[in-house]
Amino acid sequence: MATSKPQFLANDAIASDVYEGLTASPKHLPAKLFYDTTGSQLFEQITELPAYYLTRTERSILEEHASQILRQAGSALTLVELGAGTATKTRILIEELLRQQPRALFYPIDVSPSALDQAAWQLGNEFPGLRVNSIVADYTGGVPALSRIVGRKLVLYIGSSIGNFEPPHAIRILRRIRQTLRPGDALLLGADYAKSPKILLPAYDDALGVTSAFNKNMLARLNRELDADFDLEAFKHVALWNRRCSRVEIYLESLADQSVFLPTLDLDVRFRAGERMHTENSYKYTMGMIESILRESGFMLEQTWQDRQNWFGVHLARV
Ligand code: AVJ
Repeated sequence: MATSKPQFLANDAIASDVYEGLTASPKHLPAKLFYDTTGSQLFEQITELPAYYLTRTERSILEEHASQILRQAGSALTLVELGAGTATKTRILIEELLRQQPRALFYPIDVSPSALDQAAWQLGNEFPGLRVNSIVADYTGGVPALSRIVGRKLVLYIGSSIGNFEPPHAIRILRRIRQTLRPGDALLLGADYAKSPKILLPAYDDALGVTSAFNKNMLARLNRELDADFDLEAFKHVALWNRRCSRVEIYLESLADQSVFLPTLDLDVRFRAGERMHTENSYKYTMGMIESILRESGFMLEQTWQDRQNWFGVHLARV
């Protein structure tokens, strides 16, 4: 049998993605590799940066409108959260939900068991009326188990996580989720709006260098897990606004001609000075883009809540 994909000895989960990305032209690495333990901690730090307006803006929208959002979603709700992580913003909705109904079920879904354990433990302690059933899964392929949940579901997809995916991929993800829902179920989608690069770029290239450290941790992770020898000082964090595609693009730019060896992949990679390796897209939506991805994935937009400056939107859509 002819096979084009090499087999790897170590850490197969990330090895084939890394091999594919580093041998491609132009080079790239997938954004999902950001989130090892160190990377998740760095992302938590990003969410507290003054320049990273996304988290606090979405939180303020949820705080101001939680009651209305939940009433609009329907009565006797079961909450599901895609990519829940530690579910910190979710507690705003949970707290309000438990004012509207005495008991609730919460299904956080995430690839990280440790983040889920933390969320389940904290929320279980804080809210006696809440039952937390964690699901360890990569929601991008759909979550078949969702179709077995009885009662009305509200699926939370907040934090602008959808922004990492190219719109056709975002539509496929939403469609797979939609297939596990029933009429009357709802989706709450949090997305960042397109705006001036004067506001966007500092959020992705902060003065404190936390985003740079977050980006370079991808290389540190390859050093740790694949025994690679990336020199973190020899790469520079770059953030660009691509207006045509309505996205912020993140790169690691090689500061010199250099080569890097990844013994576990039996791979020697050459970088030219100035060569950029793509690590992330962060799509910034217009209202038209939101309407279109929801429509194309089988949802109907019902209501939108946003902050005073129209920087961030929280959208309720119905099956
Ligand atoms: C977790 C995808 C919402 O795109 O704003 C933050 C990730 N990358 N700074 C985003 C991220 C660099 C973040 N999301």
